[in-house]
Amino acid sequence: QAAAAEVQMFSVPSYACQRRTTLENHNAVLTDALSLLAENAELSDQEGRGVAFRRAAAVLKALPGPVTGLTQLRGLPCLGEHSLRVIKDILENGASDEVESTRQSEHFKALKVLTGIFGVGPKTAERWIREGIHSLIQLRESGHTLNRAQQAGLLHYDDLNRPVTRAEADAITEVVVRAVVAVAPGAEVTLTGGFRRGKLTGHDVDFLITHPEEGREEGLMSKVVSWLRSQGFLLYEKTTRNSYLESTEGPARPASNMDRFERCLTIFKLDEDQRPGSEETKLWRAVRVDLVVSPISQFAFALLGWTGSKLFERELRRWAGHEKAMSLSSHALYDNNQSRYHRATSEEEIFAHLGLEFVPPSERNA
Ligand code: 8DG
Ligand code: MN
Ligand code: MN
Repeated sequence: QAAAAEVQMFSVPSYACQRRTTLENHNAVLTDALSLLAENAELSDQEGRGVAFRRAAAVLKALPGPVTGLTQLRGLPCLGEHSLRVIKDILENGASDEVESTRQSEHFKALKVLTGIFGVGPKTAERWIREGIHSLIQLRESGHTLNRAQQAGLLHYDDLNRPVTRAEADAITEVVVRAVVAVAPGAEVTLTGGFRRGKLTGHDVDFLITHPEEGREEGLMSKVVSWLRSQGFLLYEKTTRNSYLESTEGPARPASNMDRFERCLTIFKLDEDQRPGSEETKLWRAVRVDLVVSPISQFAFALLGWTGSKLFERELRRWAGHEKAMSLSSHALYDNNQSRYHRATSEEEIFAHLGLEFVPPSERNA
């Protein structure tokens, strides 16, 4: 009984946006396993299952210490039967058969390799796998016509699958600032995404660009991109109107401003210092960079929306909808009860409108 009393019980709130999740993870073995199952579900068109595993992993990431026994998890939110079974297997046997067989499966490995190509999503990868294509060599030999993004993705495959370091992100920040200063003095550049949350590496580098005078951000993206192109910094670029999550018409999407809110997916050519004694002759590497331009009136929403993590964002919107009858996007916050938009000039104000304690970027690593 004395021993039982010493078992540390955990307690966390239900929504990831109510929790503080730093990069310090005391349960990495468990969360890696659940994340792998989440990834497999997402790659297999099972979004619901994917979210369930992501939520379970996020709960474990938020715990103040390592889980040693299932009893500690009693009463915790988001831990379904399936996730608990995986956790139990790992605690008792050191591994989960389901996780290990997924990891080893030819299908999962092929999905990983093919979706590792920039421009290739799960649907395309699945179609190719059904034709017997499991590797880059088989894809090259298949004679499939690839679109421009996929061609660039294949060409720079190794670089784009090598993590971007903080130092590389800083070097790219300098270039983006130079571009923005050159074409629009007064405009401002903010590093977003994982690096804003304090991550030491990332799969890309994300930037948000705005101008303190409303309207002066119009046309900014094409000027910035032209400058970067003319200076030889771009290996690939595609500018689109922002369509993610905002693709459905709704109150959280102020239609009048949509054309001002642009994103550009790029591949940068970044000069690299040659390692002493290295045989390598390539003096640069390719890096994925996302550029987003937002009008200053929407900046706080864009900043919150582009800082992530993806699960944290999803949970913020779920909280807004289910608990507050509001709809949150990276453009605006609409209050369905009051039938009006809430203004905000900082992330702090958005959390306050949502009735949430402010969570700084470094604690949004859910
Ligand atoms: P990583 O690159 O280090 O792997 O992690 P990350 O920086 O957290 O992931 P990310 O894939 O670069 O995404 C950063 C944030 O941007 C994330 O919260 C989701 C958000 N985001 C997209 N695409 C879009 C979009 O089209 N619109 C909006 N509003 N947000 C988006 O990734
Ligand atoms: Mn990123
Ligand atoms: Mn990104």
